[in-house]
Amino acid sequence: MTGELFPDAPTPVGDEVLAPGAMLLRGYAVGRAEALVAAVEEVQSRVPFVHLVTPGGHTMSVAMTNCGRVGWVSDRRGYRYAATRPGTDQPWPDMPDVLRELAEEAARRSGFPDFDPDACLINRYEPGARMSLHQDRDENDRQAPIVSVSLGLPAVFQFGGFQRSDRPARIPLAHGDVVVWGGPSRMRFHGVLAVKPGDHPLLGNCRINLTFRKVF
Ligand code: MD3
Ligand code: FE
Repeated sequence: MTGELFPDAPTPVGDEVLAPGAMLLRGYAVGRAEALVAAVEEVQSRVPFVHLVTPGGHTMSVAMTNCGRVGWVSDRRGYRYAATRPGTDQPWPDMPDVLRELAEEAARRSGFPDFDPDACLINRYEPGARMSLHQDRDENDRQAPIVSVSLGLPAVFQFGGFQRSDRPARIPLAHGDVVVWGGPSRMRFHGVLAVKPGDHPLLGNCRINLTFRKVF
């Protein structure tokens, strides 16, 4: 967004504008990675990761859990945000402060000073897990950005255009990388290629991605 509103403003060292509204903050979360992983561990101990089923009947290779006011869920009836966990009348765990603060700071740095995420979707990729090209369109607020944080094993991110058929760029994402997807990039198609096996010092044979979303 900075690049759009203030075309002459200097980009902070290390930050990279991928496209208007899409800001890659390489390594931004590295210093907090242990605390972030501990917070994910706490959420996951209360609401375990599950492989959701898509409306088309496929089981996702990525396992998911959520924290915050609502969580993203999928089943044969469709995709939606829900205030209660599937099959229960229980709320999701609160969003831990260390997660919320990171998302707000990254958004502010990228030109979105008022980011107040309702949900944090937590994706776990084991080797071979992938996410095919899609748009994030279940959020009513499309003015707010989505903030994503990568932890653990690296992955190749597909950064597409506005039609599924637009050939995506491939962007390697590593442990601690944060990306803010807002403004005109908010509705781009995107995906993740199959994660390769490895052994990350903090997370072992797995990649975790956090996405912070303003839903309402
Ligand atoms: C670009 N997750 O959960 S995060 C998702 O790594 C999702 O788990 C991926 O796509 C992952 O929906 C990618 C990066 C991301 C998230 C939202 C975007 C990129 C985006 C919205 C618009 C454009
Ligand atoms: Fe997405």
